[in-house]
Amino acid sequence: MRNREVAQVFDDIADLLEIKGEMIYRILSYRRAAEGIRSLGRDIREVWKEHALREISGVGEAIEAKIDELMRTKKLEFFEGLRKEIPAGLIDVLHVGDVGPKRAARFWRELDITTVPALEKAARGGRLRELSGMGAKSEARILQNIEAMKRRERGRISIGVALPIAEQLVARLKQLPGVEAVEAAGSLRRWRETVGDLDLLAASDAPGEVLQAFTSFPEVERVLGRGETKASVDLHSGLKAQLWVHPPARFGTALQYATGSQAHNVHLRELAQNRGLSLSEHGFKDSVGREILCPDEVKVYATLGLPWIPPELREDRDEIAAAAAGRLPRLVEESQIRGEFHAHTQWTDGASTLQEMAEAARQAGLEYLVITDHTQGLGMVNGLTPERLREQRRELDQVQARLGDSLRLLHGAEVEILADGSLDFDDRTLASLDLVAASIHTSLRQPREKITARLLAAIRNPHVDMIGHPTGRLVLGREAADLEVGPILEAAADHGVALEINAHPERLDLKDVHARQAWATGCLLAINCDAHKPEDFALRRYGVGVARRGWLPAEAVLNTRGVDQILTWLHGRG
Ligand code: DGT
Ligand code: CA
Ligand code: ZN
Repeated sequence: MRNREVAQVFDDIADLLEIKGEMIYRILSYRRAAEGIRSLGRDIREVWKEHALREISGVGEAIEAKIDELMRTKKLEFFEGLRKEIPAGLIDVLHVGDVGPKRAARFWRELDITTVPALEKAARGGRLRELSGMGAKSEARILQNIEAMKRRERGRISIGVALPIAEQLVARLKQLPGVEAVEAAGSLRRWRETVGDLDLLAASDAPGEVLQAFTSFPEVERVLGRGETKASVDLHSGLKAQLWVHPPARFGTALQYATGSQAHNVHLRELAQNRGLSLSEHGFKDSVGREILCPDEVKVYATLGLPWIPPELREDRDEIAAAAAGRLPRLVEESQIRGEFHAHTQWTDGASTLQEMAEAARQAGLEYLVITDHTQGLGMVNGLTPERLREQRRELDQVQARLGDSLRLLHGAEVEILADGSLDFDDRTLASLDLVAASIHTSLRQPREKITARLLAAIRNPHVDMIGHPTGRLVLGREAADLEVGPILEAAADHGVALEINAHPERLDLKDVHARQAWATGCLLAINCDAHKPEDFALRRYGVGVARRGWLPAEAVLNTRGVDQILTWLHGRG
């Protein structure tokens, strides 16, 4: 057994004793031993062989005997006995941040909680706050920590969680003295929908100080490793992060390398070799070992005879050939987005009033907003009947009158595509709407033929202008419906029906490759926030990330058009 494992046994013993309510001095003696073993500069197995265990700080006679037993038998009777007395799941419970042994013991005794799922359920049900010394705040913190724990187990984290965390770290790093540039590279910079870990990069000539500051950031839970130019940490949020510090003169190759993807990098290195160069994260070298340093990425690509390639394209999906041929697309940008086609209000499952949503859209800089609440078939969210839809229209007209020219409101609906492919409103009601978006929310697991036919029927319905989150997938939660994508894209192109890229980071549906295929097939796309509250308009950037990963230029994206063009488009569709 290694130092770390032996120390863990003593920490676990201390935890179990604490749950049992043992005397504090006994608990502390195990903790001190664990600490001594952890900070021991050499292999504990050798110390054991030399019979010198007692020289380790915190190790007395009793603990010496226990280490000896562990070394000989790889087990510890005493520890096994303790584990039998206490439900196994409690150890996990006490390792949830903000719980610890005292609270774990109380949750066990007072609420009969012995597992993390049970703890989560109790926290969600508001039962923890009923204990003395607990409140709504500590309950919420425990829930957050359980979320973080689950993310760690799952391995990959949604970009919607990772990006704000990365931005905070980048902002902190930028404030450090001697730091000239900071970027979050890796899959995050490429706007992949999930990230495995954060790859942060700083340009500085004083790596030691930057790394020292980084490893003491409050977001850092533990330092996994630290070298001269690189540190690796676990964050409280459940993410892992690494920071590389490179000299400013070499920042371009470093950033290019760390941005990846690996496949793109491999391909670039081949290009370099064809030119008699070798390419590494530190720079180029020619055949006689002379270095070419690149302070920025433009120079990296230029050295290979290429224009700079946007990170979103760097997946080795022909971007290098396109760059070489001067055929890179001019990718859509968030600043080009002028309107929103998908928003909910308190009329159904939105959190805000129509007025509030309109106000938020205006403040987000949009020129137009289409209100698209759910329809009657979606009973659980109080979907609109034709009658309530007409009432909503009256409210919308009033809000429009108050807004004047500052924002154009359009009346739409997110109409349910029923299980047989028909729509949830009669033709007259559909015809009364400015825009009809059709979506599938139920019976997503129909067999391939059936669900494909169902979506095709909706696309062919002359009232339908747009399809919401076309495949129904959830990024970390649910598989897409079993659809034949090709025929659906062809039908959408034929009928001029736009396809949504739902910007919510849980959905991102259509996904990048389908968005690219859709535009190549002749479909228009719409980047929609599916806003249920004012803050949701800020989710747009994730949808833009998908669109860019899908090689889309502004012309492919309906919301880059102004309101008059949109009205013309809708009019032309009848
Ligand atoms: P992730 O973290 O799984 O979401 O994906 P990435 O793309 O961030 O990959 P990661 O974190 O393993 O490595 C960061 C970047 O470092 C990666 O995008 C490209 C570069 N890289 C890593 N390993 C290699 C390698 O073996 N060869 C080359 N050329 N580049 C590599
Ligand atoms: Ca990464
Ligand atoms: Zn919606």
